[in-house]
Amino acid sequence: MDKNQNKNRKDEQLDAFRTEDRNKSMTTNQGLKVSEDEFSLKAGERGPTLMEDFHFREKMTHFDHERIPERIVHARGFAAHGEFEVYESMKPYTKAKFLQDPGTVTPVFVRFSTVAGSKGSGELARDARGFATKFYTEEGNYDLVGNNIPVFFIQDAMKFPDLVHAVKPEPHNEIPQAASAHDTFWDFIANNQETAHMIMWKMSDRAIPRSYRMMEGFGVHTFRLINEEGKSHFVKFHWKPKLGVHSVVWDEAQKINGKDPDFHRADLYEAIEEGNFPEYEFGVQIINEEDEYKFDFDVLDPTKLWPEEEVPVKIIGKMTLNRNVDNVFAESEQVAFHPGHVVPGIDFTNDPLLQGRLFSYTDTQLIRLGGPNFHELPINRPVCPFHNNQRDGYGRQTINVGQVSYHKNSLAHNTPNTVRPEDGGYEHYQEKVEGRKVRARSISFKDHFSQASLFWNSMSKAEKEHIIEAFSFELGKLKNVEIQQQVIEMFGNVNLEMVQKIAKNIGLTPPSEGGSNYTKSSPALSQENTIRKGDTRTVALLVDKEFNGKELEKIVEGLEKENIQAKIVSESLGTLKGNDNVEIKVDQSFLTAESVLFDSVYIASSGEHNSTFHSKAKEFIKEAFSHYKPVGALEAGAALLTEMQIDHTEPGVIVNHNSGTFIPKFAEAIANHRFWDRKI
Ligand code: HDE
Repeated sequence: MDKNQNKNRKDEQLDAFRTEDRNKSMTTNQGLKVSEDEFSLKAGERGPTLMEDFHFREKMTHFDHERIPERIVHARGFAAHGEFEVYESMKPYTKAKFLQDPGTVTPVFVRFSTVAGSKGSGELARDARGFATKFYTEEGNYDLVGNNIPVFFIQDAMKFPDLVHAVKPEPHNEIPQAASAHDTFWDFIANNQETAHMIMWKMSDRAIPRSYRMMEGFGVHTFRLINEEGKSHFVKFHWKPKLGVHSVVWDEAQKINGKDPDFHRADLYEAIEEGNFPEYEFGVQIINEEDEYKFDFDVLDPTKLWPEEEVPVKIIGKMTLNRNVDNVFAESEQVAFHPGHVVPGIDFTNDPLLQGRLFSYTDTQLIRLGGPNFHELPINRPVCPFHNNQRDGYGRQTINVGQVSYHKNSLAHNTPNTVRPEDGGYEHYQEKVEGRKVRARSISFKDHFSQASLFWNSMSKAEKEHIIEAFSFELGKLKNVEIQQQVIEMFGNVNLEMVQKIAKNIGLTPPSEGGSNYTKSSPALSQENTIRKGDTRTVALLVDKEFNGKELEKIVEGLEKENIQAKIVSESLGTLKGNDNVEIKVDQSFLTAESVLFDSVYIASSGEHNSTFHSKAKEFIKEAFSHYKPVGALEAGAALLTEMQIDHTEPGVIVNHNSGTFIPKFAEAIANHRFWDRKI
């Protein structure tokens, strides 16, 4: 795909920093042409290397310094460039320039991530996902540093280091990597019960997304929008994927981590390379200042969401990711997000979690990126000019010309000058604040369980089963029975039936009393009610020597028309010849293709005459079937399903004798994603 097709202002700025080394002569960093790059300079062919070998020293020193500290959280991430376009003017609510006029396009850079694991960890960990967006607006960078879960574990930033210490691998043996199924994490949970709501999300399918392209994003905190008149509204931000919200199942997630730990980044990278640009609509929930106290939760509490049925999400724009990075280190690793990067018209609230984040993000960039000039790195530069009296520091790139680097001054006519709010200068919202200095939590933050129950009440039957399984898995990994018991008691406050089942699974005596009286539910929280599209989904076509070539060609063509990606999988690579002499190229063999890496499977051959294919195909189909995936076959493949005792009338099993009518049915099944009503 031609990368230049999607150039925007940010890309043009990045051009100044891009370097192409291909077809160039090799030089040292000082520009000296290099005549030999394989052998160090020695005193004699078999002699010692000489100190004077500046080329060797430069090459090795640079290499020795190639790594920077990984992010303490969100280390494992992947990013892409794109654009954000406004559908509907937000003028009544905010003066932010990039949200004023429908059609305004703003370049963006988005980094997705897991939270707990190290930089090289598997991407299918049960975890929240980071969803951080940098808008390069004309008024400066605006960062919306969100997650794919709308609430957080804790209510006060003071506890963040404790939370992260608890979830990271345990310090005495550094086990387990990228997993919360261990004693310290659950010990923290049981002793910090504000975590209840977020844990419900983390035990749900939301924590194992099928793709970064199929998950929502949330700003989590309540922010403020400020309009021209200086009026403030409370706001929560949402990203809604056009492909809907979809997940894998836990068994699959664990297997993908082994088979392809890069599954999510590869999915995003390839979708963009193929022109299947991921799209997310941007939504806002708005609450009038006067209504601050009208809800059964505190709008400043980051462990609470605003049910969409009570406060509708207004869709106001769309983001399209249309360009992969050129260099992961330079862009995705060096990008520095900060919830405090705001533009006029967007402001903070007193959410104590947000307040603490406003400190942490600059601090972390200082250690990670080695000094105060990280804003000069190409990926972090705003597209508008920036001027102030900050000077020097490690790695300074700007050459500030002139004598003056202080304010106020006469020598430069008191420039750079400050700008009045009416002319675009940032002014903090003049919220009236009064109080005693206390280390305390507001009483209005005390209800830790109602919305955890709201989430549970809103789940479908299958989603509830998955939550019970996830709890049982996580708690089942604990060594300490007392922690297990404490967690069971804690979540008894969410739903009694749920903990009774979990307790049974992990061999504890189920509690007989407790439970919740909270009966509200919010259908928007269930993935059952999401958008269903077959677009860009994958299907493995299992083919052996005996197959109907024309029919297979028709299937591939039909699926491709639906933008479903078909891959031919067989016993070995090469070309296969059908019964009708049609030749077909094999994309992957059973050695590299796994059912967990596909959304669905189609069986083109009965495999009767080839025992290797027969057993491998059966394994493949069995696994896909047990993960509730669509299984399709025409006549030959149907025989194999019958042999495997897979009932052709099971949900999502599409068996047909006519390729014409088969395609739409199979495509619909693929769009449906999974069939939970199957007898497994
Ligand atoms: Fe972060 N978080 N966080 N966080 N966070 C970081 O900043 C922190 C929180 C989020 O792709 C760090 O640059 C504190 C909530 C994302 O580069 C660090 C608290 C939400 C990313 C940090 C929180 C997030 C980070 C580590 C509690 C969702 C990755 C590296 C008060 C709204 C950004 C870095 C990227 C990264 C601190 C809680 C989202 C240490 C103190 C809530 C998506 O500064």
